[in-house]
Amino acid sequence: MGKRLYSVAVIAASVAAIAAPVALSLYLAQRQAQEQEEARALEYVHDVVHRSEGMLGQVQAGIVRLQASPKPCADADIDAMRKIDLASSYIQAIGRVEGDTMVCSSLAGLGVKGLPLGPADLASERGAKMRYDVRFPFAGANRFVVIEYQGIAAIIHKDLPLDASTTDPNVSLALFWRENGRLASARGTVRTEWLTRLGASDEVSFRDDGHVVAVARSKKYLIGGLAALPQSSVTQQAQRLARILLPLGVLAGMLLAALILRAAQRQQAMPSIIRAGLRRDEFFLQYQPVVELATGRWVGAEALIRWRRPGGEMMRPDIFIQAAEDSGQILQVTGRVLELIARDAGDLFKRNRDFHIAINLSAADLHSPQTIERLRQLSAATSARPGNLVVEATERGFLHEAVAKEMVKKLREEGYRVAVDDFGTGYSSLSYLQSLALDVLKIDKSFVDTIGAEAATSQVVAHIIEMAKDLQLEMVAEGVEHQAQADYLRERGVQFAQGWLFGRPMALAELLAKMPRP
Ligand code: G
Ligand code: G
Ligand code: MN
Repeated sequence: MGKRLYSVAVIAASVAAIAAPVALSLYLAQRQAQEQEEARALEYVHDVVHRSEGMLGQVQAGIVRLQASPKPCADADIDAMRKIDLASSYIQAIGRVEGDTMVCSSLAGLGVKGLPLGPADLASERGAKMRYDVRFPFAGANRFVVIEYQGIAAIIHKDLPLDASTTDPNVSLALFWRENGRLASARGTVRTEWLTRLGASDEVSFRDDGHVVAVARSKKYLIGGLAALPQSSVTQQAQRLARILLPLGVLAGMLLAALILRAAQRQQAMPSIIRAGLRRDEFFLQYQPVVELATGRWVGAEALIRWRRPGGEMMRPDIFIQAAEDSGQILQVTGRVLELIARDAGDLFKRNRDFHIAINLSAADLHSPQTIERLRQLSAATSARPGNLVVEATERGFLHEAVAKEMVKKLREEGYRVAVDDFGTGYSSLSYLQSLALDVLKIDKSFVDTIGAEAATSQVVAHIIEMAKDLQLEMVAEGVEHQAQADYLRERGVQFAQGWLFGRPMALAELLAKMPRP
């Protein structure tokens, strides 16, 4: 990627890193506010329904009590009516009805007799009669609901169930009869189509036409309640929440952007510090023993590159190898690895004729004609004979099949053995394994880790082993940490292994000193 394009991409990523959390915080504030306001509307509805149930409960109790009176409209009956009236918070008056007239009531002492109620609006199947909107000459502009059952009727102030629910004038409230969907009492904006949204549910909440609406039914009576808040209250609530969430979003975004910029800066700096590292000879090698499982003999070692920065801190190879591959410096790094082996190994192969050293090559190394040339120099410097040097490459290195085939053929003709590294973790087009004629297959640590586990992947290692046998490849299992893994692998026919069970990567001199003697 060009430097210019790279900068543009970094800036774009940073902007996105800030914008995304900010957008997310605004979205969350809006959604949270919507949920909170719907919950608030539901709370009002529950209050309306609860109060209405209380009201109907009082009416029911009063009617039951008057039904027990021996003589309707006698003094004792009127007395009972007054007591009911006094004891109940919702009932304004209770009395007996004949036709559409209240013939006697708890209001008797006030000189009210023969009170006309007008025709009933609804006669329910259960025998209740409803009058929804009754006015009385003595009550001015007040409106009342009259609930009548078996000749006894209670007069209720129409607004009573709604009154105390909330004092917020923006909140619309309603009580309705589920039998016919008519409003018993309402305040503010109420659309009758909102009531039908309840359907068969116990409660619903939704947005409609600039309102947040909640509707719920009573489980005791055939009534329901409704509350509606203006959508603007959601907006206000969202703004309140955004005041908390937005700074957090901005902070998270800036943090993310800072991380991106730092990573980019490091990325940019990498090629120059790799160059400096090569110049100042900061790279060195550690060698991990390769062990023959049947005998415990150390038959070879894998060379693993290490980098100690001037400050003393170690740079992880998976990071700088990747960076060197990206920047095109990997050939130089591999060149240094070969020089370091020449420095470390000296006359190793003269004294240990069958010992081998395995070298990791990247895809670019495999594609470069320089590599063979440099390997020849290493062979000459260490007096290596065929088999003393092994090259390892990952599946990625063999991806370009025609080139890989040519390269593998050349390497083997020159006496180098070739291994496929980290097998099973790459692109795994198995066809290349067959056509390439390799020598060694290194079973990746991730498969060795599953040995003994009940996981389905533990089957995979057995299949890899069988396949390697079919292809007549030698096997090296990587990352062996437990004796049980070593036993399993040996029993299945895996000849070699590496891992902490046998030895960690170490200096070559240390490895040779620690090597078990037969
Ligand atoms: O043991 P270590 O943590 O160094 O291994 C990290 C990774 O770096 C492994 O995948 C290993 O194969 C890789 N690696 C180690 N040394 C070299 C090297 O010299 N060249 C290349 N290309 N990869 C290496
Ligand atoms: O990819 P490659 O196999 O080249 O790299 C081997 C990596 O695994 C190195 O990082 C090496 O240090 C590490 N390693 C080697 N043996 C073990 C082991 O037994 N356990 C663990 N956890 N890591 C190991
Ligand atoms: Mn390797």
